[in-house]
Amino acid sequence: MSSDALASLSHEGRRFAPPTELAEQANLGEEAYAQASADRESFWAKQAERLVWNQRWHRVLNWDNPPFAQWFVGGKLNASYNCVDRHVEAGQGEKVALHWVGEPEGDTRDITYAQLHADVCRAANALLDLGVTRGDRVVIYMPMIPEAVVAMLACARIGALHTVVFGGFSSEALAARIVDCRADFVITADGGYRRGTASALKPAVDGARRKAAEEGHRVKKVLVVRRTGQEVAWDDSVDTWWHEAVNHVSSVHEPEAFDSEHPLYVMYTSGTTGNPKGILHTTGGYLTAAAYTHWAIFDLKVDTDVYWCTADIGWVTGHTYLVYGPLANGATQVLFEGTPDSPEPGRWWKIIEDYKVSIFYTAPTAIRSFMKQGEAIPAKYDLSTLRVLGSVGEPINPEAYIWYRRIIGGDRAPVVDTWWQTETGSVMISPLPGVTAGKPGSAMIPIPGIEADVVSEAGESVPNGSGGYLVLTEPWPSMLRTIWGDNERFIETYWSRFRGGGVDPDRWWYFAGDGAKKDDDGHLWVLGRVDDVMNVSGHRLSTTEIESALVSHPKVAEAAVVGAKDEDTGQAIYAYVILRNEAGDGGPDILEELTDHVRGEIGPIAKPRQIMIVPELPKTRSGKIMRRLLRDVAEGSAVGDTTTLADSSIMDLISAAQTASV
Ligand code: 6R9
Repeated sequence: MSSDALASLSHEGRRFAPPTELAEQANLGEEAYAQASADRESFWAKQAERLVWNQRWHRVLNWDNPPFAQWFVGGKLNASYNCVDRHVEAGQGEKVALHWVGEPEGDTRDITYAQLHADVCRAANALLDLGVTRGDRVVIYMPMIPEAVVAMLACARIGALHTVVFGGFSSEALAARIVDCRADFVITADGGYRRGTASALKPAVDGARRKAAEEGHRVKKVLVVRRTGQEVAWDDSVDTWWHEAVNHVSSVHEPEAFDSEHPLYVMYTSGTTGNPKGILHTTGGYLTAAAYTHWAIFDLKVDTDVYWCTADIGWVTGHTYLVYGPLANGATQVLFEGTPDSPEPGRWWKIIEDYKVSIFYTAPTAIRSFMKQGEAIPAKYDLSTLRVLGSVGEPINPEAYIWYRRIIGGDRAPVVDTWWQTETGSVMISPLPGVTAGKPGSAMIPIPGIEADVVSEAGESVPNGSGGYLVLTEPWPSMLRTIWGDNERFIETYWSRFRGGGVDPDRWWYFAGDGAKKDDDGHLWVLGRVDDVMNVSGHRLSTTEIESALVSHPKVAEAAVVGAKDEDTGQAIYAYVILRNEAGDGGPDILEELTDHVRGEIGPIAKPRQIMIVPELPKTRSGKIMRRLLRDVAEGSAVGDTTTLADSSIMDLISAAQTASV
């Protein structure tokens, strides 16, 4: 969103007060803000009591060696026990944990907490049999089936770290992640269903295994769930069927208590360089924040609510708000394998009607695509059970917010616009549904327990009415602990930007990479990334990552990628490519060839909207590509200031190339 658009947005005058009934019975009231800021550590210690600890911590926070934090020091617990066993022990075994809805219509399963418990125990025993031990990394590359959740919890149960890789990523991207975290084990499926057809997953794992081996890393075992029944290549020395492995073992497994700081998982996300970063989350603090935020922000009433988060488990939202938060809280939720509009455009609304979903959490990009289809489709379904609506992944524009609230929420259910990141582990800035009078488009203020600010280039808090950089000014329990294997990069990426400064030489502020604005009331409006990270349909992609993919094609000499504003997907990818001399004009299929290449290197989500072959790229005298100018061209707006270009005639050539290719 441009800052002009934002300036007009933040004058958005509409406000929506919480419904009285919700406000009167809200889980968290207004007073929580003051309590948390008066004594943040006690506040968080109280939240940690939501969990069962085998040994209580002796110190809430150790921040003696910033930015390396330890939360609930000395505490011991098991995340899987907290998500499953304890609910069964509390007499909730017959309660449904997952209403699983498969993509083929009618392919559904209700899984109770007792069944989930037995499944997780079996899977834990099967992993132990395969040779997985605590501290090992297990890559999970699966469709949205219950076994994916079971696999994650089984890893957590035995102290192995899971690294879930989104099923839409290519074999190359999968290999890069396997190699980076040196994963010896992979859990996958033969395939999954998408829009009525079975698509394969196992071949990508086979390819990734070969590629990893070329780089000197050997995957020892691959566990394969049979989902579609399609033919798969099989290597007896490595591959094992999931059903065989879990049928041969006991459904009894005693969970071991791990240190609060024991690593729970690594989740890869795009940064400003070509290599994705492995974000490390640990156990006690992460699970505390997952449970607390899921309870507070969605006002979870655990005995009556049916919750549904539409995120894929391949993203952090799927980790915190599909697996760890809801299950730690003992909630009943929907897990859906398919896409929103298959086999018919009302599929999601049908699921809400069928399961009487009361809390719904999705992304603005989905809401915008429903808006396009019109009001008539959701109007056919009974959505009256919905009482809280969540949004995540990118800024929600006021029109989408209003539509979501009015058409899906019956002008009754509040919208909570939740700002957070893979790195923050849980929601940081959001309205509270029973407290906040929400403004369409604003994430409002940090939740109780979190401290954030918007600061200037020089690191000074900006006054209301001004914009700047979004920072988190105090440590929080679910903060990333480091980048896997790279403490230096961790410090450099997140903590060096606003380190010290004139204000306080000892301060450690986390810089999130987003720009934001405080409106006249001090409410926050997140503007989007200020770095080279793009947000396409709520998915993070780095320009450099796609540039590297393009440059790895033999015909490409140089590439520059920008994210340009797009009505549907938030941003869309535009690539400018210079071909090598020997490639001539690249041949008639060059654009398709390059598109397929990017798809192969990263995955379909990274496919550029448009690729332009250009003779030169706009560069400064020091050789830095001026992406800002390329963005202007892609957005069709007037090209900005070109005075710092080494050769200013280049922009004319590029604009001409763009016009020719449209
Ligand atoms: C949870 C998740 C993080 C980036 C973040 C920001 C954008 C997420 C947002 C939002 C505005 C919101 N973002 N939620 N921007 N309003 N409510 O999406 O994690 O994939 O790591 O992306 O997404 O730019 O920095 P992740």
